[in-house]
Amino acid sequence: MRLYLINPRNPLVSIVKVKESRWNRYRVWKPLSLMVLAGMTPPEWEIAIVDENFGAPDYPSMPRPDLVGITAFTSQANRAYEVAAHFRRLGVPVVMGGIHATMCLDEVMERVDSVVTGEAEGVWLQVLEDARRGCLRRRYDGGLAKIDHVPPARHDLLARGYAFGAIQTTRGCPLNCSFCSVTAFNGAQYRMRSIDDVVREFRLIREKRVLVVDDNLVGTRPDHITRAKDLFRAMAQAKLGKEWVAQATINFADDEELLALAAKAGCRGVFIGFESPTPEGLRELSKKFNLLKGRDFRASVRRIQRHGILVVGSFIIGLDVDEPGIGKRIAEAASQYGVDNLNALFLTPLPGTRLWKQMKAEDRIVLNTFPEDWKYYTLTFPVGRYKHLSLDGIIDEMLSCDRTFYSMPRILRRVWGNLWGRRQPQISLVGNLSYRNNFQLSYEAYATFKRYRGNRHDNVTAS
Ligand code: B12
Ligand code: SF4
Repeated sequence: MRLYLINPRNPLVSIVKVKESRWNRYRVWKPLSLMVLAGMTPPEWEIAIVDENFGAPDYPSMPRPDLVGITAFTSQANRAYEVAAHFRRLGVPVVMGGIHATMCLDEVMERVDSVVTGEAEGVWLQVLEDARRGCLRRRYDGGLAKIDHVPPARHDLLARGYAFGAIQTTRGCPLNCSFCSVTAFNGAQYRMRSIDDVVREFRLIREKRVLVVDDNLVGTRPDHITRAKDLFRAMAQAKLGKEWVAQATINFADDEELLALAAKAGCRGVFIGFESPTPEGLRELSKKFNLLKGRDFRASVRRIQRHGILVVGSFIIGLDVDEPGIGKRIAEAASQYGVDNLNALFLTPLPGTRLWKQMKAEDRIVLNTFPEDWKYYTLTFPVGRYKHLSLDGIIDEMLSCDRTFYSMPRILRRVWGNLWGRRQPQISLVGNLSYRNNFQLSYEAYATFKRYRGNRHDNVTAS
């Protein structure tokens, strides 16, 4: 039995375009979901993972599979449907799962043979067995899986050439920020894999550099922090020799021992959501952790950096409290906090989030012809109507934010700081130039987007 597991092309970037920009290599990440599914698949299945971001596959020349499994974030949904249609025309059954299939079940049901909602660990064997017997059900719901003991992901199946390997050590986040799908999809309970399993799986990863995909690396409660420390100790003891980056909330900075252990275990960078430079903005997004009284962001960032760990700060533009000037304000705040890189994104109503419900109720989702419009749900385009910012206005804010933060003098100042503090100046330089290059490419993308959105008869003035 032959199984293809497919990660559809992502409209943001693909390694196929590496010739256009060599920085793209650092923007293509392994589709861990498919590697996890492969890890649970019995040996009688011959598996190929096809990552369309890594190279354009020639499906007609490939042997006919018995089953196709497709994953998709919302922004990949259109391409996922094209791929599904191709295989269904050949009579091959197609099953789709992942965040988009879960949040947009009806839309996906119309376009594939079977849908897996939620996490797949509890249902995947049943799906394969039903596919083998030719009696796939229309829907399987995996809900929230028990992940304390799961088989390791198949790290051997993808081609060489990715800059980073990938692994997951926990799932779920109790914080439930309004714009984020994680709590809706993976639940509020913080679930942790066994430390032995994680260490064993790390050893299977070929790449020296690894992305730990956890949404919240160290969790929120004291017992989560204790477990994170135990994990880092075990990783250091195992001498894995990996360098890894992860996502964390700002409380990561609050425990010196935790930071020291993380660095010893190979942590070289964290991606932290600051989201808004104002308390009103944080309240609007329900970003509770960042609101704790007395939090000094600059001191927190410095504490992390002192352990040789780079900090990428993420911010959102387009909140109801955001007024003209917000782009520059974010760039100044990020510089003041001292982050090594800034990743600013447009407020985007992702299906299944509280923000989606709110903006839909207020009729503020402008790109709402689905599935076509999903391709713009990459957080890099303003798909909604924003309270104090017109379409041109919000794009100008984004450009002003990036122009300010990624001006050459500021980049050089930051990299000099990294050099001085012996904090991976090379990675910092590559990261900064990569962001600078990508924001310069975005002028053309915005022009195309404005034409597209204009054709939607959008009233481009602020409401
Ligand atoms: C790692 C990650 C990335 C990485 C790598 C992506 C990749 N190649 O896989 C990077 C940094 C590149 C990235 C980019 C983006 N991301 Co991201 N990312 C994640 C993150 C943190 C983890 C994903 C992961 O690997 N999980 C581990 C695996 C094992 O879990 P899983 O994917 O859920 O898979 C399980 C089930 O869903 C199911 N399943 C999944 N696929 C399939 C397929 C079949 C056939 C079956 C049966 C089951 C199944 O089975 C798996 C095992 O249970 C998630 C948050 C999250 N917790 O999911 C956000 C998340 C997926 N990202 C999100 C977003 C918005 C983006 C960006 C648009 C944002 C941006 N501009 O940076 C881009 C878009 C990229 C694109 N492809 O278009 C949103 C997506 C929401 C949505 N509705 O689409 C999420 C949910 C975070 C959030 N804040 O809401 N991301
Ligand atoms: S943004 Fe981060 S902290 Fe907030 S719910 Fe999502 S994963 Fe949790």
